[in-house]
Amino acid sequence: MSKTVEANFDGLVGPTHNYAGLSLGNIASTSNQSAPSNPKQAALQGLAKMKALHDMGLVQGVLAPHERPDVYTLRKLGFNGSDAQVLAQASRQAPKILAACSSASTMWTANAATVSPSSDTTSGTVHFTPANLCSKFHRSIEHETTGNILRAIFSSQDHFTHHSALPNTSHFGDEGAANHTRFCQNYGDAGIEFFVFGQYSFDDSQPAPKKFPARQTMEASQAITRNHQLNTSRTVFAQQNPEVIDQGVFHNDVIAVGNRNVLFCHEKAFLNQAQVYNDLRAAYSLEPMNSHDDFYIIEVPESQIRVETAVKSYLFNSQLLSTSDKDMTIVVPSDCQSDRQVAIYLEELVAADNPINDVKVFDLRQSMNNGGGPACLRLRVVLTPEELTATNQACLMNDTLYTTLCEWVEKHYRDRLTEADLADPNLLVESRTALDELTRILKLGSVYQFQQR
Ligand code: SUG
Repeated sequence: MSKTVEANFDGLVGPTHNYAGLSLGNIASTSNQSAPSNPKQAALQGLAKMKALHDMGLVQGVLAPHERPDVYTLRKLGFNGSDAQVLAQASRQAPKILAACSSASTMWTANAATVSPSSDTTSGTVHFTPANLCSKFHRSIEHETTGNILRAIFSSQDHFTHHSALPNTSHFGDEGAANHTRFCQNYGDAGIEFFVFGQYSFDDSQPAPKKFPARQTMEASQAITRNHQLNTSRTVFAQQNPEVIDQGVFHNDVIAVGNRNVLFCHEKAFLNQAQVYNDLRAAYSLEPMNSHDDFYIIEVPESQIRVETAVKSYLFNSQLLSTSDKDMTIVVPSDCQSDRQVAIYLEELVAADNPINDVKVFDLRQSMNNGGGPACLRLRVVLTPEELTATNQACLMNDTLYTTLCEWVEKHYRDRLTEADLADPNLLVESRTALDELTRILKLGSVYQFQQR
């Protein structure tokens, strides 16, 4: 690659993928509670998307799942004895806690971290902050291993700077890149970093949702901009519309997506939406090569697609992928095709005068049942050619890695899992065996606790 590129690092679905109804405010998660899952199919659906993006000529990476059930957390919570005894006690006394400690939620890597490309940071290095995800217990136990995995992939200190997660309290609730977008003309330019938050945590007088939690705080987003050494004039903040959080828009990436010079969003995405657009246009045109007119805001009105339909179809949880300097493809879940209105809208979108001129559809039903669409499954990392060379090459998708990972899934994953299975000590053994092999495939070293004993 001779140019700076945007790489997508997708989360490989872990062997314990299940539906436990753990995420209040995420309607798919609560409505599919206790349905049986198919971890094998989930992992293969995710891999098919990764392979397709690689085949489109894009740089596609793989982020490893975490060790689950997390017996270390269960031990901290007072369950003891052998690993099998810990699982048995937790399942008897607190099955919901066992389910939380068994979630394969690390697959949604849009929440793994916030990433700022080197062209935006004073240090000239790429900055990573794993998200503390403290709004949901099952996700709050992710950030340490996420940090280990990111360090194992982006290890060069000359190119990459890794931060710890923010303090693990609701005041600094941070959900990573799901609430972070970047605008630029070319990926290598100094970009506009756009931070969207759900509420203020030190000012009760500000608007906030009433029914469902706001998972990202303004104070967390601001702390990230300081740690990542971002230029304040190229940073824009916006508050999510609290009304839509209460309708199931638990992250900004459920109602808006951006890429380069395009913001695609619903008309109800933000508070003071007109001001947000002005701020973005003003910041975008600071770059001498950019002009106001190059910045496309594609706003979808409620009269055309209702928020409820957007949440159900995940139209905005799409990936906007640059296929050339001018053209973009929108990657949507198959649910967008099954909804007639959304399918018609997509036809109009690609025919209209804007950079989006193709649609690619993926069946991600296993992940979608837990509220995870195409955009949830990927972490974007903009890399210069030197940074890409310094990245762990074993984690980059190619034909061989795809075949190896599909065989690995076929060998180690079950095709049916219910909550009752989470107490099965064999599931833990199977999971560890699979991950141990995976760390060798992806050349990660010992990133898991069971490998460090
Ligand atoms: O954090 N679901 C995830 C979905 C994350 C989607 N990510 C983005 N929109 N970027 C969540 O709510 C459900 C797990 C369960 O219920 O079993 C869950 O964690």
